[in-house]
Amino acid sequence: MAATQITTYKNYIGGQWVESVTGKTYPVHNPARNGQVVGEFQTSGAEDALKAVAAAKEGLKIWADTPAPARAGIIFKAMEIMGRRAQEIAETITTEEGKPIGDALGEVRRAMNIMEYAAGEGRRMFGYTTPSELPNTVAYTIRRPIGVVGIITPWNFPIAIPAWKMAPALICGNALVFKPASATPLSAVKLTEIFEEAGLPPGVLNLVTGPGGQVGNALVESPDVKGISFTGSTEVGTDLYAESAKRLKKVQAELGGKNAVIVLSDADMDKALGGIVQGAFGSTGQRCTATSRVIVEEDVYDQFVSELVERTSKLTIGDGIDPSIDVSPLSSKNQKDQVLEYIGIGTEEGANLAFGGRALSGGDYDEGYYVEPTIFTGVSPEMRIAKEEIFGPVLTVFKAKDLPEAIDISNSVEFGLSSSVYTKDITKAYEYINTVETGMVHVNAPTLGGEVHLPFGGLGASGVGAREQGTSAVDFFTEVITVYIDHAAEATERAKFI
Ligand code: UN1
Repeated sequence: MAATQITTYKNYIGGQWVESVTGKTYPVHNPARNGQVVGEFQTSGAEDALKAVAAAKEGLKIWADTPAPARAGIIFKAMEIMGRRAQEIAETITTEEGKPIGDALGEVRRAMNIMEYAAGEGRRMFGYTTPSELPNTVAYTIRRPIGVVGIITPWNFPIAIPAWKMAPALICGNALVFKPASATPLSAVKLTEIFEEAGLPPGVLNLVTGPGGQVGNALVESPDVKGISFTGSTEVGTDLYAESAKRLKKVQAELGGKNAVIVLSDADMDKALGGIVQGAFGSTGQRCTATSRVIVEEDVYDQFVSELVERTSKLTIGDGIDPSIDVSPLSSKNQKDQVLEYIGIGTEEGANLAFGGRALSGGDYDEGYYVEPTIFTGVSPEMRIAKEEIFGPVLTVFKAKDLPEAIDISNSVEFGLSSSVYTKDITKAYEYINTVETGMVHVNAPTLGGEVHLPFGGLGASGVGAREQGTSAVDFFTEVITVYIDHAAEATERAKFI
């Protein structure tokens, strides 16, 4: 029997698909079918990253001078190609990252939305004019690209996160070096192919796959890279921010979360339970906006917990390529080990394991990294499972006597990404909105996600730098230049005005 053909994918530098200088490649496996190799990818090193930076410097010369509405034309085209390839791209996401196919299709749609929005910004690259204090003088601002920008992205949204960094960066005229997570390079290859087909000039987008330690560091250290947009762990992001600060690079870092939902006693229980189960166990809890804490007002606590366990027990678990699956495997052995370790820690800390807690085995489960959706009750704020990001299908449940105590618990972590309250009481909802310490606040809705035309990001350990998406993305990916023009025919007495 012929062995299955395994494709080796290349880097994309200066408009060419090329092998890495290291000459090494590495395999990526399907997290639901460990025997299935998704492809072989370049194990690039610092030298590859620097070649990509040099190519980007060339690309920048053309791209920065291309009018923003013309750049928009290419981004719109990329959106159309993405639409044509939506099913294939979604299957790629599921095959290399593991998320259910419905979520993967949603991710592709979201990437298309951001392309549409960013392209529209091409006709709104606004500066402003204001009267000068001097006669015969015009004062105004314009926006210029930052220059060469590093795009460093995680595995959990291998299409949407790169797209929501790249599309705004491109419309603003920057040239990019894209370093995707090592675990999900095929999605990155396909996204790059889409921009290539859409007609981006050579060098404007360069893809370098491989370990963050080498490629990411080279981008941070290169004086030719003027900005970095990063999404990933708080630990890596903190180092990246510190190293970039030494070089005065512009940084946008979107980091972890420990998002809490508060359920007040007047809440619509059905709505709250639906949002919480989706928030905690959708995408197997592997998203920075996942719900990892629920704080329940004491008079509805027992009823809430029993209905939460009941709903969670109905979730179907399996390979996400099957559209009927609710919870798919974790994306890697590391992820699985980390989640199981935290489940062990929670038990040792004295939390009550109310549901799940085990790795699944037997049959198809032996081929993937499956852990049951897990619920801990009786959790107190000082426990590690209450404070640290687990990034998996583990939900911690707390009891609070009233809204102020619930808000204190919600605010007791270092993270501050997203949060939600379920209540019908508008006064309490506003009290919550005005005191909860997160960058995104929801009322009667899950902690998840965000719309592409609104800012996305968090406080504290959840991130630093300008918000992603919305108009703040344009603020991040441009430098504002202030222009003064003296159009008087002759010299005027300036000094007295200054
Ligand atoms: C979402 O939850 O819909 O890494 C987006 C993450 C976030 C993006 C989440 N930066 O999970």
